[in-house]
Amino acid sequence: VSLTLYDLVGRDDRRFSPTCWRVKLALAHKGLPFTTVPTRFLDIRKIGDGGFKTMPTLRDGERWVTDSDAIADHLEAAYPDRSSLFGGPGGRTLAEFVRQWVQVVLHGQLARMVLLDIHDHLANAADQAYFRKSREAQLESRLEEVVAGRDERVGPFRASLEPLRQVVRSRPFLGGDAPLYPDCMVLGAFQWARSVSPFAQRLLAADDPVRAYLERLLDLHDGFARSTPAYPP
Ligand SMILES: N[C@@H](CCC(=O)N[C@@H](CS)C(=O)NCC(=O)O)C(=O)O
Repeated sequence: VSLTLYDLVGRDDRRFSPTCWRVKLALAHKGLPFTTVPTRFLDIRKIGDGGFKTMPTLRDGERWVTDSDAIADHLEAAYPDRSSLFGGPGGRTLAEFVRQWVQVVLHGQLARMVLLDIHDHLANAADQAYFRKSREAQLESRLEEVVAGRDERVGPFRASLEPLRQVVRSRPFLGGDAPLYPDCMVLGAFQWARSVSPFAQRLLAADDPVRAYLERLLDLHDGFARSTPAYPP
């Protein structure tokens, strides 16, 4: 097995991409050894034949797979003897529901709290300029305006986590006693904030069961996700 993951990187080796995190967690879940190639935004086009547009991208031997969920499907198909990421076809469909929920509810709200912190932690001025231009065009707003008033959005953010909270207050993981790919997606979203934003500390109340759940995920695989540069340092 020779697995290489191209992983977005900021300064001080900060690995902030939520979609890269879900794949790293999926690889760890399967117990597959892998190396990462820290990649800046402006270096994405230099990977492989130059046709890749987003991270994560995985090289598995001679095969290239891009897109986090395509990578998860590839890993499940190519390494069926390892721990399952989905727990069967029904689980694969439920994972799609969780993917949509993570995208809309978690990424949608977290972006409006941490986007400027991501910018500030990028590797160099060129990456920052690219990030600002592309995101401001997408959002039709200055990064500073995107995150303005973020304090007022913490309450609604916490409230929106109630479905997740109800599930993980009485069982360790979305997968039950052991995690599955949906847990990787949720932690990936929070790693986005944790890797670049001092505001990450403010996202959840100290006694929130979601916080305890995230701590359990950070503990997995000998503290694999916890060991990355983060806030608090
Ligand atoms: N659907 C893709 C989305 C990945 C994605 O959007 N990655 C972002 C960073 S988290 C990226 O690489 N963007 C490149 C760019 O903006 O130039 C996946 O899940 O892999």
